Amino acid sequence: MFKVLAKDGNAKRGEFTTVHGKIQTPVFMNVGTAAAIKGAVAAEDLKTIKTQVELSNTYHLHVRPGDKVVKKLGGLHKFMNWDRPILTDSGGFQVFSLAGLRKIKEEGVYFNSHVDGRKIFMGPEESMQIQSNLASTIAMAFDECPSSVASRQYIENSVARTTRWLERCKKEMNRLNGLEDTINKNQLLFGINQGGIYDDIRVEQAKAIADMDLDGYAVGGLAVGESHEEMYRIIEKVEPHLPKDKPIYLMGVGTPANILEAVERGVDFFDCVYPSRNGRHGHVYTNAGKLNLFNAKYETDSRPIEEGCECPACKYHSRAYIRHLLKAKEMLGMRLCVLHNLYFYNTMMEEIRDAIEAGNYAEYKAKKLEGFKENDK
Ligand code: PRF
Ligand code: ZN
Repeated sequence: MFKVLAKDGNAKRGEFTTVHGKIQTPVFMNVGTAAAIKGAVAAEDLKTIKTQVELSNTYHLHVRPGDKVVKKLGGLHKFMNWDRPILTDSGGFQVFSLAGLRKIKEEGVYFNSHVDGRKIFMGPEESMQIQSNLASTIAMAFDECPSSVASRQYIENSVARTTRWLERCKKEMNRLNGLEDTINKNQLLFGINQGGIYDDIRVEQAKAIADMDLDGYAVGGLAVGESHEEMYRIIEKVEPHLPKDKPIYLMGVGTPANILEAVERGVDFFDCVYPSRNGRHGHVYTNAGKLNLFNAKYETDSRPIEEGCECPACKYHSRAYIRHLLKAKEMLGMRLCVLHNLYFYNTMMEEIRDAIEAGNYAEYKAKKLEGFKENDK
């Protein structure tokens, strides 16, 4: 259940209630693709860095260790020892971006595993069954995320199929939630809006899925090569047609600036690999923009990454020490950068929620964006 607690323009401060606890929105979900946040971050670390929701992938966990193995061990929450909400992405996006040769049919997608090349079939029913075995809090519908260079004709056909797949997902999820041996009988389902950069296709599909009474609505197929302006325009076009009492999730987005812009346009949920991926490469976020700790100027810099930051990296260590760890390829270097970056994102979301409640979101956003410019020039 989603409760809007406050609004500031189109920006919403909300609370999403699940069987694994309440999610305060806007929220940034921390990506742990294969049931682990890359960079040697354990579930117990996530509580220290203010993570509310962990995100894992159906495709990866199906291929290895196998969703049946995870089910035997009591589901993803027990497996990784994380008791707060988990969202699983459906596999659709990963099949299209990772798997080798693939064939898309009405029934689903035939593809080869990126681990051992074996043939796998995944359709809406299989995706729901896998996500039910994983027992995540929120399951995502099985969709196709078409390439940003796909033709209008291709997108039209693909979106129509994604909508038909959504109906099958809903039916299968209802069936699975009613089975005796299902671990999470309250598993929630979010539908996904697609349509490339075509406003009319997007709006038509948004209207069609808005009536399906899903637990939340994602905007997919963005941040795949289009400009930021196109992405913001699509959100503005689609948002008015999605149910007002359900959260909106912008999939795979993005930079801190992208998030600030999207919140202003009504988005409630986000996820992105940037903070963990950049952290592993020594790129760290601050209120004055992104720093590259490999830069020679940090060799003798005894300051923390960000003055006043309460994360486990900044509380105890200097830029110089973390730079040394990165250069020496010590795993701790990556780990500290990832912890800092996720803490930075999670803290920014907290500030966003406070600003919406205080009714000064526009002012907060402008100030934040101005600060980022210092190092991102
Ligand atoms: N669909 C799914 N997962 C996704 C996307 C999508 O379109 C995106 C697009 N940015 C990221 N993750 N299922
Ligand atoms: Zn920090």
